[in-house]
Amino acid sequence: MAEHTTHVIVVGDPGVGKSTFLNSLVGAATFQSGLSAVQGLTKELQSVVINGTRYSDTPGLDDTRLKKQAAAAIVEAVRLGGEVKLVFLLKMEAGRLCPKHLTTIKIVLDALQNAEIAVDESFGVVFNKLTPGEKNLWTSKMSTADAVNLLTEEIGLTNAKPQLIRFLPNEPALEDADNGVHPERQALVGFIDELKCITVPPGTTIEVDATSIPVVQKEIEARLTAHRRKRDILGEVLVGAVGAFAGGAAATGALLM
Ligand SMILES: Nc1nc2c(ncn2[C@@H]2O[C@H](COP(=O)(O)OP(=O)(O)O)[C@@H](O)[C@H]2O)c(=O)[nH]1
Ligand SMILES: [Mg+2]
Repeated sequence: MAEHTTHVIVVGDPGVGKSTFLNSLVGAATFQSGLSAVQGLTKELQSVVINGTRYSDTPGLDDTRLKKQAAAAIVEAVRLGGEVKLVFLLKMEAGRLCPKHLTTIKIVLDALQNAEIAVDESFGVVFNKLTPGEKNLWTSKMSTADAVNLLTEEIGLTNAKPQLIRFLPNEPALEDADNGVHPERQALVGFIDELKCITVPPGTTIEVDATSIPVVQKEIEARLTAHRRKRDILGEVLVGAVGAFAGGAAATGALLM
């Protein structure tokens, strides 16, 4: 039955590597990926079914004039429904969480929860194209549980938390590539296999209001600034601050690579 179809939905801003990620999952150049000077190559929803699994490539809600279109693409992907494996793909900025990316995560998860879809701990977050220093900061200098809690806290999520979080290094082989496939393809397939599903009845309509994006982003920016200021005042290194702000509660099932 259609509603039992596994449906991998990847959300993220242009250029973070969504299409490459999806091509790596399916093992073929199905989603157009590569360099784009002006805007992402994926302007609208691209959704395909391969071997009984649906894969949807959706733009992030970045601050360009395309955000209405991006919102519509995400709404459309959710409307297709299924046993949804939801993945947010994002980059870092000098090791820091970027408000623009966190805004997309918050808006999409809030919209699902507002539509009575239980998100719980059933989504994944993949940081892509990390520098060695960024990867080291987030994997060696803090525990997975702390990274998950910090992310959850800074996004401002309630009743939702990433199940899996991954930190992928920048892959020189993919630099400027067109329709490249990730050298760690099997690890990405394993990540998706392990990800729990969110049950979304086909026809579910979520409300993603493009005009709320700047408001949500301002809230997230304010929270990040306040946390950083607090850390500076305390004179703590990041690793110490993580425990203080995130409560240090254990996150089950989260993995690093
Ligand atoms: N250096 C590097 N480039 C990557 C990586 N992942 C994707 N890319 C490249 O980034 C560009 C944009 O990727 P694409 O998948 O089209 O991004 P999308 O806009 O999010 O779909 C392409 O040239 C990819 O080859 C990575 O891990 N490292
Ligand atoms: Mg793309």
